Amino acid sequence: MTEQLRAHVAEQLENARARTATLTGAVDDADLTRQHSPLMSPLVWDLAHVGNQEELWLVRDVGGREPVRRDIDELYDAFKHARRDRPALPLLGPAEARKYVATVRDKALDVLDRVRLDDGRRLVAGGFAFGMIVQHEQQHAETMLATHQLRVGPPVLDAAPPPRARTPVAGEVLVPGGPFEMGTSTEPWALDNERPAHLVDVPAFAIDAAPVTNGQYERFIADGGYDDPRWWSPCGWAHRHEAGLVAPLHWRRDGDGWAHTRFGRTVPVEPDEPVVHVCFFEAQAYAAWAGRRLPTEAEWEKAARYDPATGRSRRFPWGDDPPGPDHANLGQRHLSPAPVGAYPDGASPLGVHQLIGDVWEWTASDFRAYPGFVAFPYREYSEVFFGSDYKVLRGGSFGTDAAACRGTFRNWDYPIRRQIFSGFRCARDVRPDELG
Ligand code: AVJ
Ligand code: FE
Repeated sequence: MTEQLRAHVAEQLENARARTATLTGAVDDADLTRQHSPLMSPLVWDLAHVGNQEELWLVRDVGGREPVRRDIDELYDAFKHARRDRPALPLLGPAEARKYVATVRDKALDVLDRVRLDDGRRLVAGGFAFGMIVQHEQQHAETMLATHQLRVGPPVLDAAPPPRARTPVAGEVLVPGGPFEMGTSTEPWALDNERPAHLVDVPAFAIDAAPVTNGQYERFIADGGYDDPRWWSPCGWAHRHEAGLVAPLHWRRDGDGWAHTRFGRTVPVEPDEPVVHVCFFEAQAYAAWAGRRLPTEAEWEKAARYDPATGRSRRFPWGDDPPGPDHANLGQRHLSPAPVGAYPDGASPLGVHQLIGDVWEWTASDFRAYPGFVAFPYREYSEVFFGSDYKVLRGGSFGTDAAACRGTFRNWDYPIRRQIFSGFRCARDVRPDELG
């Protein structure tokens, strides 16, 4: 097992680096060091930050090696400087940053050759650190993709269009009430906030069979949804006015309809694609307008993982196999969500589609610790974010790599954020007699 695992980790590290190289190699040095939005770091900060985390965890901590550049730790500590302040820092330039991450990678691969990753059954702490660093680099690749989406200028990224719809998907799915296992104690690369597995009793509910589409969302706009306080929470209504929200981020009027910019290209808004770049408050308002609500995090995970035939929780909606190209729109293979019905092979046993990939889905839940949570390996990954400031998003987007996505994976952000690839689906309570 150990040698196979070593090869797997090396391949995953290489995949992550190839993605980083594409996202940082597609633009010139001026674009790499520029700030494209106060919400985002300059791309060159993400690049060296990825290397610095790899140095801290793999080279110094697991490998016990001497620091490569102790002098830059402070610059690339995400807690020391807010994103908006990062362009003013004396950051490594593009060439220096590339050299730095390459030096760190050589040393990390040398450490990988020499350390024990598992005890024959389970990962040991050093083995887990490699998976954590793979996921960290892939998470920053998604962040860098969001930066590209905010960048103004001629398009530099290319990808095949997403697959077309292959099956009709409409309406909602009833999920029976009862306990299910939420979270995991066995998924080897699951991060601390996904642990431990625990039973949660979820009453029966109904959930949309697919994410809310642009076409559905346009009806909310056309019906005056942005101007009707009935649909918005008090915080949401205040934010809607303060920020001047009238449509999803990147949308503009185009005749009678809408167009949006995608990675530098202006294209029509496709009615059957999941809506993306909406904040939690917009999702919540749409749901209220539709006479529904957002699912809780437990409901989302039950819809995604619960197998009514066995009572077991699966790793993914389609089963325990890792995501393949027919299961889900992940990994920046396509640079947009796919139309609803494009991934019938990825549906859950109850017939819920596109839970994984396409768009992150806002849930109604605050980001909180599961019972029995233990911070690992550092409090700053999850624990410092627990509380009522952040809402949980689930399922990953077209920008998320499979290495950083599973049925248990939890993402979180402020309810006003919409530069991320965020959409949603709705849910509702059901009466006992509806289940028959
Ligand atoms: C899990 C996406 C909220 O980007 O803030 C990256 C991931 N943590 N570096 C983030 C993360 C440290 C994190 N999210
Ligand atoms: Fe980070």
